Amino acid sequence: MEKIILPAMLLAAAVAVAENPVVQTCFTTDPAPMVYNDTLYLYTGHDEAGADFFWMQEWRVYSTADMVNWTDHGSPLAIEDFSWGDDRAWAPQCVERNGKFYFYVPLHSKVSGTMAIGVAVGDSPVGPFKDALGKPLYDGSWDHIDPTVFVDDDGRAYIYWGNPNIYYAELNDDMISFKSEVKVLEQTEDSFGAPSPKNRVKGKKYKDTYTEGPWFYKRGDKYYLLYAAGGVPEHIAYSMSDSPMGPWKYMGEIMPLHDTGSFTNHCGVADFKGNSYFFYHTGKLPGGGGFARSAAVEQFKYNPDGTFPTITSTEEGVAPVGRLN
Ligand code: FUB
Repeated sequence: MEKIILPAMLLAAAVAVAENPVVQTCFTTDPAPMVYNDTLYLYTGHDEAGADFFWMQEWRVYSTADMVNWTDHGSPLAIEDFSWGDDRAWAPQCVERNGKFYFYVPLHSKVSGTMAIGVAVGDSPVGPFKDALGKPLYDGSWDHIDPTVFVDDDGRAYIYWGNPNIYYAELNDDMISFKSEVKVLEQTEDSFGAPSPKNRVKGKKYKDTYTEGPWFYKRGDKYYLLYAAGGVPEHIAYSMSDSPMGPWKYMGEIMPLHDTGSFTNHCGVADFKGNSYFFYHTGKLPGGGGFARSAAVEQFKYNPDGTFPTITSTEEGVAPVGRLN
């Protein structure tokens, strides 16, 4: 029988490639995508191998032009860049405004002894970044984690954060101070699946419960607030609104509980080169787990009415988009 020898390139193309987790050289948590100038940047935390809690020291940045080839930009921001912080480099988000890049992060504050929101600023999406204030943007409670910021079409910017309460405010144009009072959002069964934590009845089964990790953005004329829900283990759910500060309407689950190998989940969403992408994290990198999480991504299509389909994790991840130069 004639032996067919496949050229190596063809062979590689015939074998399914596991693109998830996105980064396979270290743990990368709490992924936050940002699209800027035809490139998708991914901001992450960094779980340390062998950790027994989220003792995290730095944030990392990766970029891609085609969703499968990633450039590692290292760690342009770390706990040591905040003189007032000492640990827990948790879920970040970076946004651009007028050519400046604002890197919002939660970290443990030496000032209050609890968690705080900090903001660093840089001239490029990959840094270097510098603490913009030399003090926390907002401090004083374990609630203060997971900031998410969105600059609206009219130039007004908003920030949400919190676990298990949701805090929100409008930011000034400088992006490093508040224009409005910081408020705690009153959660209801209608808006987030359950009342605010202080009003929840112990043992009562609610539709859902907001936990942490909000991701706030607008698409078309609808505002979205995605979040980790259900306590631990976490799934991802979302609410929608016609205006940036609510009222919100609970819309259901996006990523249900399934075997992700991690009891937390944390999402970020971006449209890039005509596709929609849902980032989250799993414990699926070899050696991974609840305190060793890694960013993963799935492509999805919004339903015609702007609602989300159900998304589950895959090993394959996403197909390339565009061509790598
Ligand atoms: O990564 C530390 C914390 O775990 C994040 O702030 C939460 O969203 C959860 O993913």
